[in-house]
Amino acid sequence: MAYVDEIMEIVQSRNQGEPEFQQAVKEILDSIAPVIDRNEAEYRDIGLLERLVEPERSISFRVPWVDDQGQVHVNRGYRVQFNSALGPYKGGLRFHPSVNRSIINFLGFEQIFKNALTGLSIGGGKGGSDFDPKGKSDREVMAFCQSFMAELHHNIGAREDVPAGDIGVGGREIGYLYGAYKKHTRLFEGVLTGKGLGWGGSLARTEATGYGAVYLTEEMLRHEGKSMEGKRVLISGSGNVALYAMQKAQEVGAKVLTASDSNGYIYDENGIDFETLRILKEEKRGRVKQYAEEVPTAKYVEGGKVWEIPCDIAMPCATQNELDIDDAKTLVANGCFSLTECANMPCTREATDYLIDNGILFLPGKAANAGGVAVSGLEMSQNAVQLYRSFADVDNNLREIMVGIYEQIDRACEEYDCKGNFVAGANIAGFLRVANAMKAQGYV
Ligand code: NDP
Ligand code: 2IT
Repeated sequence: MAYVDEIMEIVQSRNQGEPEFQQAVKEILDSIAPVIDRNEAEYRDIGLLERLVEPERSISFRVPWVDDQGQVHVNRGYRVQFNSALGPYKGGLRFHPSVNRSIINFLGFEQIFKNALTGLSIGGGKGGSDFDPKGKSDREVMAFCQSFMAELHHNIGAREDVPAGDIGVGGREIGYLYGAYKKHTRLFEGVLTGKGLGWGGSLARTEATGYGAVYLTEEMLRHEGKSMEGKRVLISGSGNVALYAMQKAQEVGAKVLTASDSNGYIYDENGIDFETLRILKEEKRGRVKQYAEEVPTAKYVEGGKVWEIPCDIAMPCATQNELDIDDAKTLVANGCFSLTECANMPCTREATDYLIDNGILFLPGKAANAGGVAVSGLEMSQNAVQLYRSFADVDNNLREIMVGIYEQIDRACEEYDCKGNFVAGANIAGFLRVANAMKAQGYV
């Protein structure tokens, strides 16, 4: 049996009931099969894949907290420290009711290869909880964050494991988590990224994921003799990634027609107004439905998906598996020519294969959204030397990193005979960096 198939069997039997984790592993193993073929004896000899698919450490813990009525609630917290071959574990925390071990394992596994692509010294990890910050008061969110950190602080540190935000974890949550970490450890150190600008945060971290996704898209299109200018873009989601992908897409001259949340989407053929949406989401913590109430040219569609609107470029920015095979067929039928995964694994495997087979220029999440963690890495380095870089400096560095990612994935495609398949290119390039480090560091 092929080595990658043996490993997939192990993953399936050891991680039953974890469909997202299995999906993420299968995609990587399928992509790297040509690399394994060339080096099978050596990789088998050092148990490389067996070690790669097993987290170095994984914890889950009870998180009790008290709501504003005095009622006690118990959520479950997670942190998976997947791989430290390249540096301290690094990856976000997700607070969403759908969080479970499968989601955290899938995100942690993806993070290893994404972080490798940035070229920085960061390993892969992820964490979170099934806590839902939506509709909670600031005090309730603080109570939850303090309880979460009362346990997590034992397991993290600026040179050990550095969490950040993800779905449901933004500036407010990072602030409460940081305060709690400091209270327990007495250390003011770069243990979390995405911190406030006055207390250790980096300029451009808020914008980094969305901006980076646009930089990578522009770089890919440039090689095709194209650009985003004048193109109709669909964005899903209306959170951190969606907002700043929208802002940068508009800056390079694209027209962004949509945004969404889990209740429905907004569509405006004249383009969504970034500042109105930003204020609604970041300052008022509102819903996209309210945007349509404020902006008369916008239409709100309850329940629908943005992918039904004809476009040139699609940018899913919400969550995993939000774009399925039917959506992929609709996009192709409507003339879409390019898709950038800004969220983590937003396209199902079937949708991804269909889009690539139909000649869509497809940028996978682990390359396209790596700008967020890249600027987190830059925040860590600023904290380490207690110096702050300007917005322009960090933003330029982000752009260089995204261009570097394009070069790496394009080169991997060339070398492994999968020209134009950037899913394979990203998986191979990320894998090679991690595999070489694991080989050098012995059986650990
Ligand atoms: P936010 O919490 O800021 O926003 C998430 C958005 O996605 C919201 O509009 C939310 O709608 C929507 N959404 C979330 N879950 C679902 C769901 N199950 N069904 C439908 N809509 C949903 O998160 P981010 O913008 O930070 O993250 C978005 C994606 O980008 C995630 O996949 C994340 O892992 C990824 N990512 C984030 C990075 C970052 O720096 N923040 C870096 C790299 C990747 P609603 O309000 O209704 O829940
Ligand atoms: O998925 C991701 O890369 C993130 N949520 C950002 C992680 C980070 O450490 O900045």
